[in-house]
Amino acid sequence: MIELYNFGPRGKICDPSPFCVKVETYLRMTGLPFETHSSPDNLRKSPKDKLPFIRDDGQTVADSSFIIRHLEQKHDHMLDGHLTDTQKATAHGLIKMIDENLYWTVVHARWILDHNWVVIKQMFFGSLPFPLKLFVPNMVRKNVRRGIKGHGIGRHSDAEITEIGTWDLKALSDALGDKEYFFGDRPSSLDAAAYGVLSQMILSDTFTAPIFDAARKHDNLVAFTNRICDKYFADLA
Ligand SMILES: N[C@@H](CCC(=O)N[C@@H](CS)C(=O)NCC(=O)O)C(=O)O
Repeated sequence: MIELYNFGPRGKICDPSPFCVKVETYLRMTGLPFETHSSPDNLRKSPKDKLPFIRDDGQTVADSSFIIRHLEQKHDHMLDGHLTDTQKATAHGLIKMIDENLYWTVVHARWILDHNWVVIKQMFFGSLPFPLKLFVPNMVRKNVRRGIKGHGIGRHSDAEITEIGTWDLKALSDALGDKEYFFGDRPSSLDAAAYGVLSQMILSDTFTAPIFDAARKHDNLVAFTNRICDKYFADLA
């Protein structure tokens, strides 16, 4: 049985991390049996200090891309086997855009925009004992800010970061068009990755940000996100 280590569900979204959602969506799409172990403490057990990671027959695999590659190889390319090489190349490019660019606009919206920081501070650190709650939240936020700057996107203004995200959303919307999934009527790991980030932007009303409003303006992305949620996560609704 595959064991998935994640943070854990919040309402109908199976995780606040797009990467954990990506892997769980992939698993649900394949129908492979798995169980989840949900806790922020999993970070301390993770070989890469990030979530998700899996344990599969005694093997630990960390990072959503390595996890999906591992499972695709082990199970005869269950989800992506029907793609042509050109479609695989397109999927690779779009997944990198989601993971390495669009994702950071979500981090920025949640952690840097002050009105969302108030929410996240309470959500993640509200139960910390005194005096930890006085300095830990700001220390973590400082690290996130450093990470966003290190990535590069954090050097732009709030408005420019939103603009960068809208370019990615338009690309995703155009690539999806009026299809059920990105490559027609069968899901692939690109759909899992897209749902990972779009679920955070479209389904959650915990945080508000111009980039989330921009995502909701693409009717096909909204319909896609709701479709995946209804089909694969009905138990969380
Ligand atoms: N490249 C990794 C990224 C994973 C990642 O960034 N996870 C974040 C949550 S979205 C995390 O664990 N952050 C905790 C931390 O940095 O302390 C993947 O694809 O799995």
